[in-house]
Amino acid sequence: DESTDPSESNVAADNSTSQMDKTSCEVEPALSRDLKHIPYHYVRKSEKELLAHASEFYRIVAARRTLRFFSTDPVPREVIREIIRAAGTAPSGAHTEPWTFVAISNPTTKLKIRKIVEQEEEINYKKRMGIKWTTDLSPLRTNWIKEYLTTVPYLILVFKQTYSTLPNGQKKIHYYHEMSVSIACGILITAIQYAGLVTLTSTPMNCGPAIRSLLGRPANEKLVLLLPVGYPAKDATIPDLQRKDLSEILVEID
Ligand code: IYR
Repeated sequence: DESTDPSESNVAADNSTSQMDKTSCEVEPALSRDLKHIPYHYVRKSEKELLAHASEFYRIVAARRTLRFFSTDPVPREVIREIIRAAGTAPSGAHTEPWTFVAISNPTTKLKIRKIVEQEEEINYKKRMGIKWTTDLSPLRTNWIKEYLTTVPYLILVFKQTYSTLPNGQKKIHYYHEMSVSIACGILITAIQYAGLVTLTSTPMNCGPAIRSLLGRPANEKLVLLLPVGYPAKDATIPDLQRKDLSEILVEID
């Protein structure tokens, strides 16, 4: 399903015929043909302000940690909605906005998701992942029991729309849907942190189809991320990990 990435395939070669309407043989852009281009309003900051904002943002995101122990305290629905609104501002291939966010507060649905995830994860840990992977993970003390899936006030599930259907019935190609949704996920996680809540970046292996049908999502949508969102438990612990220094991740070419 990565065939919408022109850098990795010969899209240019086969695109001309695949998009043609069989009856009219006319190609229409998915966006309006007479899309207006309007002035961009921008207020420039001083260099001092730029650095102050960049440093402040670093301070905020550097405080983010993956949490595995959550409080049952409720979170206002409006906060979750604003966080998802932020994620939906991500750039996307040809402005296709190829994402669907499902926010779950219903306890029965959370329990059903927990059952699906724990059943698959037990097989993942015992069979699919293998000795190397489970050994590499062991310092993080994870396992297939995912209590947080039922303790958190909200689960946010991110689906990528691999394509969609235009009002005229034609298929709309979602270029770079993988990268577009990945960027939206980054903004989502950052928005959760900025709002003052915590989450756990989870991508449950082999659970996508079962969760998709549980939630009644269509076949063009694939589950990419499952985020429990809430407050940390009072006694929450985190692994004492350090991040790479800037000098280890940055190469400057002047
Ligand atoms: N998906 C499993 C296993 C897991 C894999 C990696 I890589 C992690 O960084 C953490 C967990 C789970 O959620 O337990």
